[in-house]
Amino acid sequence: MRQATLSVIGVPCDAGAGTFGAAMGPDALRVAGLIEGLEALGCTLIDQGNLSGPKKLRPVEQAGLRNLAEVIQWCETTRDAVLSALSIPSMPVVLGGDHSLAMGSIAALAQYCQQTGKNLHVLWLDAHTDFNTELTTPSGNLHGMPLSCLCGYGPPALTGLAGFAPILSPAQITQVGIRSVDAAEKRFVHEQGIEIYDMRRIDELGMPAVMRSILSKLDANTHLHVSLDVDFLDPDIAPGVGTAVLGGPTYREAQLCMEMIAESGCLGSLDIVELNPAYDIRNQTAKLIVDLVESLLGKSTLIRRA
Ligand code: HAR
Ligand code: MN
Ligand code: MN
Ligand code: MN
Repeated sequence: MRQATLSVIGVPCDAGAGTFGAAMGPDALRVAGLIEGLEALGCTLIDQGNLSGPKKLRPVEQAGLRNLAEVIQWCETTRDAVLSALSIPSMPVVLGGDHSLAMGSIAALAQYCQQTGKNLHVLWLDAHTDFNTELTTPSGNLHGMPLSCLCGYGPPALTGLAGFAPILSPAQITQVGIRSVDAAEKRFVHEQGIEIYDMRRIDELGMPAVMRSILSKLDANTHLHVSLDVDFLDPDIAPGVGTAVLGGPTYREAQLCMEMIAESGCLGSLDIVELNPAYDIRNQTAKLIVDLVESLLGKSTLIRRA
């Protein structure tokens, strides 16, 4: 782990999602023991509490993009909070909230990496590619569009969140766990040339080979940002999401993925998004995420070989 001081930033937004409930994500993670779990690992925790922003009342369409003004506001607030966490310095751990907030956190990281000369790489763990645009979205929900906006395709208030555009190039993105992509979105994401390890590739290659291949491309100057969409996980073990898709990574595959990232030593920041406690069973998904994040930050249950 790069930074033993962590800044936990709650972002209770669900303006980008089609369902209500993701705004309860940060509190559910705290109830599940996230703060205590990380402290037990020896990390110094700065809990910034929850940011404030617009509540989702009823969906308002704006040029085919639902709740655009609210999403912009949440992303700007998130960007500013992540920038100040980085300046402490500390590792930002952003608790969502829906996945649209990643536009804010990644805008901050892109600025930071530009200033410090680091190579930003984004590992997008998700069932979805989140590469829709205003023209391809079947839903209007902005949580299905953060990566296209980060790559420069979207409303200027979002594509310009870092002060330059595009915020990311396709070569800076790797996606793992993909199994639900809309038809027009699929054509566009393929055209962009983003490295995608969809579930079929994971089935065939196995999670260890997939992760080895991804992590072998990072170097000591890489700032790895993990954007963990909880729907990455199989809904059998993680039902607490608004858009569950069958056939995701198992508990062991997810643990291995986290442990291998931890061992790379490149982890620089983290988003945990799309947890929806309204769909959960006795907070089991939040507890699972605490377990996985502990592994991501270096907790190991292995009996080490000498
Ligand atoms: N692709 C669909 C859409 O654009 C569903 C997107 C769901 N997105 C998330 N984030 N839950 O990954 O509406
Ligand atoms: Mn997502
Ligand atoms: Mn998703
Ligand atoms: Mn554990």
